[in-house]
Amino acid sequence: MSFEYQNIRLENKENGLWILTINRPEALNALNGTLLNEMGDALRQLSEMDFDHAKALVITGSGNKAFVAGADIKEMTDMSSEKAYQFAQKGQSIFQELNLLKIPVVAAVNGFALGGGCELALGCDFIIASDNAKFGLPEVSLGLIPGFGGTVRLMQAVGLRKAKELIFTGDMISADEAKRLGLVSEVVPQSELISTVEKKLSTILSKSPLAVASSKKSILEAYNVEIDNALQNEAKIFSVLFSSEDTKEGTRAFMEKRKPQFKGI
Ligand code: DAK
Repeated sequence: MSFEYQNIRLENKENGLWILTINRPEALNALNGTLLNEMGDALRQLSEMDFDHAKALVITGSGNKAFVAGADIKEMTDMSSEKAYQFAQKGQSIFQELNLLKIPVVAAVNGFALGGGCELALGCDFIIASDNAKFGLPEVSLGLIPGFGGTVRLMQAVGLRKAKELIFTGDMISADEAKRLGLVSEVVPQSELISTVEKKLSTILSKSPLAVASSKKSILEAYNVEIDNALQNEAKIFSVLFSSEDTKEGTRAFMEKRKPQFKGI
């Protein structure tokens, strides 16, 4: 069984194992508004299924170069504060749908996981990466901040100081470094990525689905008490930036393939 969309594929591999593939390889699988709507719909479909029909979800990117290279910068260029806020809400509703899934969700990161892509991976229960994967939150290079929970979730994954260093520099790190920092569970050759994820999931699926779902619920509830306010705050700060010259300059410079000239206004 599969669901057809324009920018993603949602397929049932076997026995309730679903694979959601972000499928815009020509733009390194960047997340645009339509894609986010499609993802929201796909996640809703899964959340309505019982354990017999949906046991686990894997999220990956199409092609061998990128998981997701971030939110679509083209779409963000010249976005108004109001549109940015709507975009933030759309993005956050996806993460809400992800959070609502009772089943385990694994990110199979097969290349660049930058900006919104890194945040998407961080929104999954855990991450398995191919050895060519690269992680980073380069938003400050564009005059932006991470807006899909990155300022909160990266800090929780790697600790306050490392998260600040990575977010302030926008530096990318390798899969091995991400594993050393505890962001990634396992690093494998790209050709073995999906089979490794399936193997890990087969261990999880041999346990009680109810117990796994309940432990997930308990972990999320403890974690969400603090995260809800932090996420709302992040979306507010993000959308205010869209009335700045720096955000316009940063996103335009990327599209024009030149170095941005930031003025701090
Ligand atoms: N958006 C749109 N197009 C992108 C893209 C992106 N994020 N990343 C790559 N592409 C496109 C390129 O423009 C290029 O298109 P053509 O020129 O061929 O038409 C094509 O994909 C191939 O990319 P490159 O030619 O650049 O490939 P390279 O191998 O040379 O470089 C790269 C790969 C990943 C290093 C480079 O493409 C790159 O730096 N990409 C941008 C990475 C980035 O800055 N990502 C962060 C985006 S900002 C929020 C929620 C989320 C966010 C913000 C707010 N709220 C809820 C409030 C998130 C923001 C972001 O993610």
